[in-house]
Amino acid sequence: MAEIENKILVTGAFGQIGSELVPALQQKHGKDNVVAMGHRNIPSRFDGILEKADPRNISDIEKIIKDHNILTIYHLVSLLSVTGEKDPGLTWDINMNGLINILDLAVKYQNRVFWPSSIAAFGPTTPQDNTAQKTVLEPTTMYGATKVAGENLCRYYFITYGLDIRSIRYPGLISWKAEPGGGTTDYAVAIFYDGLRKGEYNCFVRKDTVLPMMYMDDAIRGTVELMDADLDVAKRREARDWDSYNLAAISFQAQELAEELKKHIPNLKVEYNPDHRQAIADSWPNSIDDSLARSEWGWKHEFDLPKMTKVMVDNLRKNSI
Ligand code: AKB
Repeated sequence: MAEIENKILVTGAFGQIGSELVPALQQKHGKDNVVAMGHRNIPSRFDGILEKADPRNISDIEKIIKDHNILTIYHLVSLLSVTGEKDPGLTWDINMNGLINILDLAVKYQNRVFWPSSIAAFGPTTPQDNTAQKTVLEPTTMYGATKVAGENLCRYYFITYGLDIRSIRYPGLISWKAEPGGGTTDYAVAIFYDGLRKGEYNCFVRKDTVLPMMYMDDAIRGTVELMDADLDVAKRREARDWDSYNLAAISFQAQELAEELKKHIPNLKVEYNPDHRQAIADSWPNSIDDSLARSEWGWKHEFDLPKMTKVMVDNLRKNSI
């Protein structure tokens, strides 16, 4: 019997994660099987199936699922922590109403779903070192509030409707393909751009700020591996339990990243002038315990600080940013 094609819809296809996940999925499943959905900022040179829609509009999404016979949905649309504080109402609207539409449609059309959570689900009352999978979730940003609420919604749909929904709590993601935009951990991306363009960087967090981070290639591989994993979903459902997986790779102080970067840009000057984003950084963990992801589906990161820094610099130089 011919295998049913895994037709995939990616919302937020041109955001930080989507712009790297879409090409990876196109390569794995073929361009004809991946529908990239964007709302704004759609690159003119995108090569693939494109749909323009807003996830808050359920009838548009339903039409896309039906038209393309979608089996799997990666629902990536989200405003991040810094942008989220500029308009909390809009952040709730986009992050939550988009998600609930996707979940309802996924129940109706029996889709599998991936949805990203974040270290932003943690807050100042969470133990900050080697933060456990199951722990206190009392975030102080609207973005974090939507991540906790989103995790609870996903658990509800998993237990109540049997939806196969999988999720990762991403740390700060570092990539050379998309310029930083709207996140607190984005200092660790901006330092590369400014360092290479101007030879200097004005860092918006203190030099001793430690946050969990990950190179984007690891994040994309982890995401695809989680969706491919043969998880014991039935056992979890029986236990009425569901987790967005903690995922860890590297944790470093801002000044450690600057020192590593100076090996490639010896004259780099970095100043530290913490602003309102420091409070957000301080509310998040220093490091994450991801043993559940490691034991349940074999998660393993590949990029450490020196390897990530070298790949970032080499690629940004090659693309003469
Ligand atoms: C942000 O800084 O807002 C994001 C995140 C940690 O989810 N990168």
